Amino acid sequence: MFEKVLIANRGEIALRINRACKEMGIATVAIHSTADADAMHVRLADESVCVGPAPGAQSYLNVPAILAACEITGAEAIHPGYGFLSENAKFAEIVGEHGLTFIGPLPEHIRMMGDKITAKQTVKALGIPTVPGSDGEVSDEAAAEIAAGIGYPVLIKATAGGGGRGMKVAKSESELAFALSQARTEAKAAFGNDTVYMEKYLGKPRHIEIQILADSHGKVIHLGERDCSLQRRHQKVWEEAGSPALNAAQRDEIGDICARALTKLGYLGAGTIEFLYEDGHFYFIEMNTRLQVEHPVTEAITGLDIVREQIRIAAGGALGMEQKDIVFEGHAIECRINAENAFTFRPSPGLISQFHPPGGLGVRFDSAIYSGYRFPPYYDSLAGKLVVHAKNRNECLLRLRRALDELVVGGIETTIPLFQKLVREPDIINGDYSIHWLEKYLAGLGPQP
Ligand code: MV4
Repeated sequence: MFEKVLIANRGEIALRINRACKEMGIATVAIHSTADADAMHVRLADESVCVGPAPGAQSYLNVPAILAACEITGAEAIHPGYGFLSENAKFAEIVGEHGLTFIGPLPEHIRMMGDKITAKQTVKALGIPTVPGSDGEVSDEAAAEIAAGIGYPVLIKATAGGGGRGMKVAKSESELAFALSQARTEAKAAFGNDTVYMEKYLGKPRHIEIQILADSHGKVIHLGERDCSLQRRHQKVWEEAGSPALNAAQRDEIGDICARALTKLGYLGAGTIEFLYEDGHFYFIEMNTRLQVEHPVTEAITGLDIVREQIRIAAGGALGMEQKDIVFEGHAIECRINAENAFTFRPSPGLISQFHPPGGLGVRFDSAIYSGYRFPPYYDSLAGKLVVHAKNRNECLLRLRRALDELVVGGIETTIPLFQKLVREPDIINGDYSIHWLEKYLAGLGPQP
């Protein structure tokens, strides 16, 4: 096992990784920007190294400084967390070339899943169901014939995309040329690549993703699904495990398909296969080759420590459990508490004057904030993740209401008031929502006082 790990991240996920390391007897190195000198992730790690000024591009993405921090401290492995360098294939490669271990998938798999056309063709060949569409890149000349074959409405997507950028719907052939050129322009501006592909547009799907763990001994297991349909502008707001839309047989079926596919691929580490789910069918959209923000809901219902497994796998260890050992118990919900206005989502950095985390049975609050902390304006606005677990979904909702009432974050605006409303909404209580529910709901609320 590693003796020392460098955590190439900040905020709540740096604390999460630090906790797993400490419990495994591994020493930790934090990196931080000049703006984060007082951050909790720096205080909790054994050592810390300043890697640059406040902007992420000059600190948490500063590869030479991060490699130098490993050399100075003697860290043998790097955990990238999520965001920043976590899905940068070149970084994973460079880490290996420096005799260090990247705690994550192989560079070739990160690269493969970063290109959406390659990802889709690869997983399709491995037996994962995909959205009907163009088999690969679409040229302007071939587009109309392909669309006619798929049937309208169709969706144009950027191969370098993700997060919804460069995505355009065409409801009929008359809209196709404009959708194509808009998608290409957006993709070129955002990713420097205007390659696009085409899919059947699904009107009212849910977003359901499968968590996978794969070791270097050929063992691959799935940890069931998370329903992440409640999103705003492609930012997840509320996630649950299991999905209100799935039963145990459906979970086992799609989970086994994913685990078998990644076995054939020779995948390593933690990964998430994202699907749209509509009318009882799963359609692959993307694969994430990183630890995800919402991993704690899976931990809650499986009792597993996903970060610990990532570290064990990276050190060459074998998964300690078989698929049959994975038992799903109860229901879990995560609310992302952001430092933003609850209804306009305008960022609200500043001094946190009061902080009281919720507690009690089945309540977990992953956060790096503290009373007197100045929440910085430079990074994402996630201030904490409230994760609630109970023996069924109804009790989970009751516990979530109770935990939200206990949570106090003063001095800045947060998204807590939004969740106070959501836990009382009939559609939410009934689990009756698609990927469009939240934006429609927010639009229906109108301007807020
Ligand atoms: C789709 C879709 C409908 N049909 N693909 C959005 C980002 C991304 N990674 C995939 N996305 C979508 N792909 C087809 N064929 C609708 C979306 C989508 C979406 C997906 C998941 C969660 C929220 C979403 C919000 C709007 C659109």
